[in-house]
Amino acid sequence: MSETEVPDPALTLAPKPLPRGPTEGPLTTEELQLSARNHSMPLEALRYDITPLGLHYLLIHFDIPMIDPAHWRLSIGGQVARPIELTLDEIHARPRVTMPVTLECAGNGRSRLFPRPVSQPWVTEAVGTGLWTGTPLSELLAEAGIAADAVEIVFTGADHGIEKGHELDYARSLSVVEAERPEILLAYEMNGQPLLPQHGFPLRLIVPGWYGMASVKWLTRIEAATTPFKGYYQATNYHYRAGPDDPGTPVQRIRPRALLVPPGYPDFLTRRRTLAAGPCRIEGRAWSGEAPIERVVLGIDGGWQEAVLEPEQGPYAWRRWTSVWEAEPGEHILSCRATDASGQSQPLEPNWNWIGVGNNMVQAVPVTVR
Ligand SMILES: Nc1nc2c(c(=O)[nH]1)N[C@H]1C(S)=C(S)[C@@H](COP(=O)(O)O)O[C@H]1N2
Ligand SMILES: [Mo]
Repeated sequence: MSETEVPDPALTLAPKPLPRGPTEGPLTTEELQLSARNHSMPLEALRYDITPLGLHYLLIHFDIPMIDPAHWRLSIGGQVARPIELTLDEIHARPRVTMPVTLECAGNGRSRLFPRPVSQPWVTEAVGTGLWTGTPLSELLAEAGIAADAVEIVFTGADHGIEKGHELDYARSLSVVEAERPEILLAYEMNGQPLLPQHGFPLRLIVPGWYGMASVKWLTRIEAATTPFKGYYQATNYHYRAGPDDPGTPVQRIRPRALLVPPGYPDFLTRRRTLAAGPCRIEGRAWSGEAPIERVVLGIDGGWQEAVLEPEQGPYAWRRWTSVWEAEPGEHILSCRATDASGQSQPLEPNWNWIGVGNNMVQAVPVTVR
């Protein structure tokens, strides 16, 4: 630049080149933009059995499609004996099932990894439990008659965009065996109301027990296929990979996790907690998509005490737990750790991988007791 040239303020605000792969650097403009679009669930909302509308986390890769329900159709085709096309009214008239299901984003915990994969920078609260109403997918698949040589069912949403140079509609598949599981819903209501636009209006898939990416929103097409689906969000993204050249293994079911409601009251900027000394009832929720929750322990400065589990709300929803902590004046770190019936416990160290998925390391909440 010569001395007479005036710098363009727009240019000084322009984002710097993005790091290629995980970074040790400060948060980027792009991560800030994503975290403003896709919010997590405030931890105090762990108090509710069913997360109130608006407090459930959101993950939207592209734009929220605006869909006119009068013109929208769901098609079921590909390798089937009888292709089906349904209006929203026809779907509402089918058998109706309501169940609580905890959804969690596979990227939850990503920003607690070091170096940090650059994507949606979740901390620990990309989770929520909806009361979902819809019609079972398995009955519709049976009516369509899946071909004997079909291996997968592909679900496509109405949203479209580009990720890492791949231009695509958001789409995911399930093996025919998984897709025929009776708990999988084509959901049109959340907490007794029509789906909000951001949660997939007018119809979405709910795959209980799986990380959120499987529950395709704004569903338009269901297709049976005789070869494994190679779409970006199936074959490339959502894999546990050690590095850029490792094909890795697919991300599927939710790993166990417990979270606690931070006690006391927060400092606005740092969120650091303050509370009074004495007995303090700590409460939280625990869930796993692999097997039922069997045990939760409350961590206090590295020691552990048994928490009391309340009755289950259902096989696919989080479970409330409580534990009384005798809070003594000073600085403390609270945490909690879930174990499920398959014997899996949360790790104390980060579960590092190339794209930062499935990091279920234990939560750490610093508190000051007065
Ligand atoms: N069509 C479509 N479906 C989608 C997504 C998307 O971007 N487009 N995001 C997925 C991911 S990664 C998650 S975690 C969940 C989030 O669902 P929610 O926003 O209703 O909480 O939706 C899944 N379904
Ligand atoms: Mo996600």
